[in-house]
Amino acid sequence: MRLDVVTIFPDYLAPLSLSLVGKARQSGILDLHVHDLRDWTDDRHRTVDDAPYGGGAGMVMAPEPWARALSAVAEQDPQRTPHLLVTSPSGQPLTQDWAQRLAGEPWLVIACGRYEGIDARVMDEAGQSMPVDEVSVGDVVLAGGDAAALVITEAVVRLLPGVLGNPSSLVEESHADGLLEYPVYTRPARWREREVPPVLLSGDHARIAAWRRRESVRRTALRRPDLVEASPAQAWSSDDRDVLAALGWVPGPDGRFRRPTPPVAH
Ligand code: JFT
Repeated sequence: MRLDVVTIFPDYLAPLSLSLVGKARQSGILDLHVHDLRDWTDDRHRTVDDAPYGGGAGMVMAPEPWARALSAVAEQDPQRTPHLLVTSPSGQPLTQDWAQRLAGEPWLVIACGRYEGIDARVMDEAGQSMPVDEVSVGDVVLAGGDAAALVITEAVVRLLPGVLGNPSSLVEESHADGLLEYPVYTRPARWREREVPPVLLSGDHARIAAWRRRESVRRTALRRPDLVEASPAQAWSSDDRDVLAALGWVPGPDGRFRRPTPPVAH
C-alpha cells in the first residue's frame, strides 16, 4: 500500500518510523510519504491560514495550498487515483470495518488539518478527481488532524498482509466479534498477594477457552452495554446467555438482549 500524509507538522508523524508501522515500511509492505503543506505556499511567511468568512473564533486553512498539495501528490503516480481521507471532527467515525476496507486499497492520502478546519471547497473540488471521505477518530476533541492520522495509519497498516506475524490474532481480538477482550495475565502466578485465576494454570484448554469467553461476555455487558444490545440473537451461546442472565439481561422479542428497565419507585 502507498500512503501519503499532508500536514503542517511533518515531525508529528515521526512515530510512523517506529514499531509496527516502521517495520512495515522497512519491509516494503508500506510505502509512506509525509509532506509539509507549507511546501505549496508561495508567500514569504508560508501562510496556510486565514480568518473565517462570517466571523467567529480561530482561523481556517486556506484552500490554495491544499489544492496544490493534493494535485501534486496525486500526480506522483498518474497510473492510479488515491482515496483521500480528510481528518475532521465532523467526519464519519473510524470503525474496524472501515479500517478493514481501507486496508484493501492500493493508495490512501490523509489530509491533516489544524485550526478550525479546512475550507470546505477543498473537499468539494478534490471529490471531482478522487474518492474523498471525511473521517473522525471518535467523539473526543483533538487540536488537529495529525493524531487522528496516526490512529488511522496504525489501524490500517496492522491489517496489511504480512505485517502481523500471526494472523489468528486478527480474528481473536476486540471488536472482531463484537465483544471486549478477556483479561490477560503473565508470570509470576502470585504477584503482590494477587493470584492468576487458577483455571489459566490448569492446562485444560477447553476450560480455559470457556472461562475466557465468559469473562469477555461479562466485561462487555458491564463496560459496553451498547455492544451487547447491538449483537444479534445468534451471537450468543447458551453459556453466554447464562452470563448475561446472571447480570440481569433478558432476551427481547427479537432475541437481542436488553436490560429490564427498573420499575419506577412510588
Ligand atoms: C480535529 C479530529 C477530531 C476532533 C481534524 C482539524 C481541526 C480541531 C478541532 C476540534 C473540534 C472542532 C476543530 C481537528 C480532528 C477527532 C480532525 C481537525 N481540528 N474544531 N479527528 N478526530 N475526534 N476533535 Cl482540521
